[in-house]
Amino acid sequence: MHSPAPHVLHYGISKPLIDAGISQHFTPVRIPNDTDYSGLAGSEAAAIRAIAAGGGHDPIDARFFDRLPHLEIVASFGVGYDHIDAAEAARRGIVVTHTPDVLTDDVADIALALLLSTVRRTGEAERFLRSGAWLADAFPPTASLRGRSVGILGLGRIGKAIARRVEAFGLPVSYCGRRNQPEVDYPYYADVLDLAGAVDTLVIAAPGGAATDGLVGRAVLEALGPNGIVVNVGRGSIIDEAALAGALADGTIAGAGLDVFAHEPQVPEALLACANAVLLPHIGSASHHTRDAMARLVVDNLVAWFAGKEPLTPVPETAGRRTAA
Ligand code: 8YV
Repeated sequence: MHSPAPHVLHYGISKPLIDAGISQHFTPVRIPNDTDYSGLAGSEAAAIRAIAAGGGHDPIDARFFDRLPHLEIVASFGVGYDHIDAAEAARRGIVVTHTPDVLTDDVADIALALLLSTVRRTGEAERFLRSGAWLADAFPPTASLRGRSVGILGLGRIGKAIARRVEAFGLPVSYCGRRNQPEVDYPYYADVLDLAGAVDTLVIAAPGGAATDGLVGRAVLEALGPNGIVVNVGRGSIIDEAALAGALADGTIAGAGLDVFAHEPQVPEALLACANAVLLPHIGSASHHTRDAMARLVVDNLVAWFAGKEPLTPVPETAGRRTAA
């Protein structure tokens, strides 16, 4: 007699490829989309050995872990995991995995799309054409990428992919992050305020969480100056959104291109009111190619774990954890 396939809770936004992978390899447990984990109890909760977190940013923390006494691994869809208490998971011997690398290029592409559309106003220009306004007049000239200097906040995998693209556009790159990376040629600034004072274009590709919360506020925006452009593909929490909306409205900076917001899918009215803001509904990784690769990596992490192997892409806090019994 062999034991049943491990019970895996598919939590958060359902992904067909994750559903299919879990059904193929494991015993799936699903809680309805409109409920949270508080309904999980008793033998069902006790059977769960893994969570496949299919996206969304609802917290996965100590209160959740308390309900699942036999939880071994949380496999999360997405590279950012600020909604998961990885330190608490590590304390309890629970592994957390995420989906780095597979989404790097698509997210970097969207950063450049935002940069171009903010500076050259391509969205507005397209709306101008569709409205018929071109028949009466030409669309007015815009600002340019030429002569710009780009600072990247967060020079991880995605930040580096953005830097390579910015270099290909012929613009100088500098950066700010948790640490100086001597192997990288770009100038390093330990403080984002100093970086903002040295550049006119700030591209944010840093992770969310306490260390970056509200890092880009009024002072940083003033340091960027009236030609300043801010692009954010990291986390909305990094920007003080009220300060940004104020700076866009009063000309403290020239424009912003945002793919992420502090309280998604809510976007502050004050930002919606800014014609000089290009606003996208968090689509950085949202191509079929990349989303499928992310979903496969969620399942592959679980398969590796329950085969007694190392998880493929653990987060640093839980790297080196034991493998499944
Ligand atoms: C995902 C992301 O859309 O990877 C990330 O950190 O923000 C996006 O790629 C998101 O995590 C899915 O909820």
